[in-house]
Amino acid sequence: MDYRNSDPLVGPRSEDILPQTATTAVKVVIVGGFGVGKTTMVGAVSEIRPLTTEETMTRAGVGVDDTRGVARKTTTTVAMDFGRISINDELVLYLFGTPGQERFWFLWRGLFEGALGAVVILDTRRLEISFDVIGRLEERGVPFVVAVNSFPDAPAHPLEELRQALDLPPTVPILVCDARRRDSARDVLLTLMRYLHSQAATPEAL
Ligand SMILES: Nc1nc2c(ncn2[C@@H]2O[C@H](COP(=O)(O)OP(=O)(O)O)[C@@H](O)[C@H]2O)c(=O)[nH]1
Ligand SMILES: [Mg+2]
Repeated sequence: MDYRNSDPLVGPRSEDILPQTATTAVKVVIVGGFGVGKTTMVGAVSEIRPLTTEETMTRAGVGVDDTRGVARKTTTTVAMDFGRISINDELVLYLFGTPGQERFWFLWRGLFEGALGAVVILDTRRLEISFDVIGRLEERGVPFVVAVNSFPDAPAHPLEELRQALDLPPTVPILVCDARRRDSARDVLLTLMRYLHSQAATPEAL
């Protein structure tokens, strides 16, 4: 965990305090392959300082040939992001960013519990890294929107071509975003909320 920028423990900052009018909390998961912009999006849109966990798991090799006296070591980095955004006085979204690579799928089970929807972030230079993520969301029946993150050197495919390439149903929203910009990231989340609403899967507050 990154404590480098932590404030001294002097109590919550005013922006950390949830407004008393908040009545509905919705859990949203932000997914996508490595480097697509998950941490960036949560950081851009969160009204609390986003929490990013970086954990290194080490495991001594098992069954290593003793005669060589070599121990194998596997190092993996697990990164998760957490943030919060108030959409209006009543509705608060809790954002959980999680890696999409297959080796992190063990995280998904717990993380998706209670999640109403997901944002899939795409990097059009590496579309294939998102195929599995989308497939898994569909399997789990989690409604999602697709946000195409606009990296400067990324090919700009028409959105309908991307929809076809990803085999997305016509109802799934797909939009371009800039994960670094708060208003753009917020638009993505609003699109997800509207989509959830249209699917009649949302709380009454919407
Ligand atoms: N130009 C540009 N760079 C971005 C954008 N989103 C993310 N990045 C950069 O891409 C890199 C990976 O982003 P990150 O959020 O860490 O990806 P994650 O692995 O999905 O969490 C970082 O260096 C970001 O600064 C974007 O919209 N435009
Ligand atoms: Mg990240």
